[in-house]
Amino acid sequence: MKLLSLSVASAALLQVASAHYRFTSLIVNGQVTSPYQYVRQNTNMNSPVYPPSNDLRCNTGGASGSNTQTATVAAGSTVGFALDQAIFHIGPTIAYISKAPSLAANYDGSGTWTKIYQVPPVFSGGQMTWPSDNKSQFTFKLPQSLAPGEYLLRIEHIALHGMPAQFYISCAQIKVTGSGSSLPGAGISLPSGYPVSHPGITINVYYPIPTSYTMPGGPVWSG
Ligand SMILES: *[C@@H]1O[C@H](CO)[C@@H](O)[C@H](O)[C@H]1NC(C)=O
Ligand SMILES: [Cu+2]
Repeated sequence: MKLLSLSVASAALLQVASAHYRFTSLIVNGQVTSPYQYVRQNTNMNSPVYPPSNDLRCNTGGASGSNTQTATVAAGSTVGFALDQAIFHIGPTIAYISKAPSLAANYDGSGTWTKIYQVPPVFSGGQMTWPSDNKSQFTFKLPQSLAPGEYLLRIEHIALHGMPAQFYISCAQIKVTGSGSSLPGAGISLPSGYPVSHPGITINVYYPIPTSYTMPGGPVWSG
């Protein structure tokens, strides 16, 4: 019996360890597209990425998009990502956009990433809570003024329950249409824009409970 309950316990542990969440599908105007149709598929199962690494751009195995389709999306549309299961670690969610030099499928994400959406923590009653917790979809608007062209759209959840922070990342390939003329505003490069020493990346969220949090990646650009 002892042996049996031990193996049940370790099976349960394995289950948790192998059940990390992944952003698998692009959402366009309310439609959840097929997993990995427009999202580059990573090659590290559901393991997180740790900084510093070029894998912070589009996850491990995500530097090329030759096996991924590019979704045509009008500027101003509501886009987003769906996960294969709900987020269960604490931390912020952030989305960025980066203009491809030509085709999104050929772009490695080595250029500038501009933040267009974020889900920061909430401070109330002496507590710090994380609205990303338990969510399995995130949607947000592409700026109406965004210039036509091909882009990578990147989402991440930064898990802060232990140090070093863990990054859960996906990149989708989009072709933006419309008559906008704004190129994405100021942004960061990856991984250099995410130094391990950043106060939003290396932080003790438990004790003392923080009363503020610095979101990585600078301000949100709204077009
Ligand atoms: C997420 O779900 C857990 C378990 O049900 C719960 O304890 C926690 O408060 C939830 N988090 C949020 C932000 O709703
Ligand atoms: Cu975990």
